[in-house]
Amino acid sequence: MSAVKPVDNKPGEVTLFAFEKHEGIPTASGFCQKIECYLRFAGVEYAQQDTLPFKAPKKKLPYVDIDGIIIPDSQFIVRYIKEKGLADLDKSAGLTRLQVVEGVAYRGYWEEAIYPAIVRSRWFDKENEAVVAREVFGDLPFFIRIPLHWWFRRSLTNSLVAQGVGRHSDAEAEVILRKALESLEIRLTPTGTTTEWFHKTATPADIDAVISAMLINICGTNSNPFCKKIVLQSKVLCGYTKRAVEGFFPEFETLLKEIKEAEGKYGPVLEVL
Ligand SMILES: N[C@@H](CCC(=O)N[C@@H](CS)C(=O)NCC(=O)O)C(=O)O
Repeated sequence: MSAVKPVDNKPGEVTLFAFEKHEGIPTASGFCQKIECYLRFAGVEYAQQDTLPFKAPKKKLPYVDIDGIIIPDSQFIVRYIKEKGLADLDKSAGLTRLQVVEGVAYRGYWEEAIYPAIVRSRWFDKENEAVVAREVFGDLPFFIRIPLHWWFRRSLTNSLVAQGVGRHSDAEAEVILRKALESLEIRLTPTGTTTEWFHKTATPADIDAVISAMLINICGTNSNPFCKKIVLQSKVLCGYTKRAVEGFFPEFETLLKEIKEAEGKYGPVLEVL
């Protein structure tokens, strides 16, 4: 499938190839975060190896190595994890066929329409771009930082224009983002007072790995203040994010602190069990 060499894994071991993470802070990549959410929600152990997209088989991250097989693209990674019998969140959560296909549709909307709009808000706004560049490349020596920043900017700008969202105005992109977050808030509003997973199941399903990753990704950076403010002001969205972080990523201390600060400012989030 690819020219990337497998690592020396033991049977069943998963190596996740992803962007470098800074201690206690989520990755800057929503798709790398999605795979971490999937693996942690499912209780599958993994090791991370830092890399960059141009070394990846499809020139995008993440990709994984499972038993010497290299799988790029988060959709196919999840599929392979299921095929290998390592985990199946939808199955464990006991989803009906209708719930499974609703999850598929929601995943497509968030991954193909909304995530690009989030990335656009980071890279098409001068102030936000300075923040994201500092967060992602800040530790690197300037002779690596400058060309890497240039390469990322060019690659992302070209792909966002090709995708379509790069052709909208800032105001139009904000309409798209606000609508997505408001709709998600309605979809995640529980019947009671307790935060619930997307399908109101006892355990998270596939779509929860996607939605948790997107919300963690939005809140884990200061480079998309428009979206982050909407999430932190929403008891439902903030409660859902808190549940995923407290339960599965307790090392994201700064994010948890920001959620608690938001609770102090905007009122407590929904009860997290
Ligand atoms: N469809 C892919 C998308 C992965 C993706 O867009 N990865 C981004 C990081 S979040 C990337 O590597 N971008 C580098 C580039 O576009 O040059 C998946 O589901 O894994």
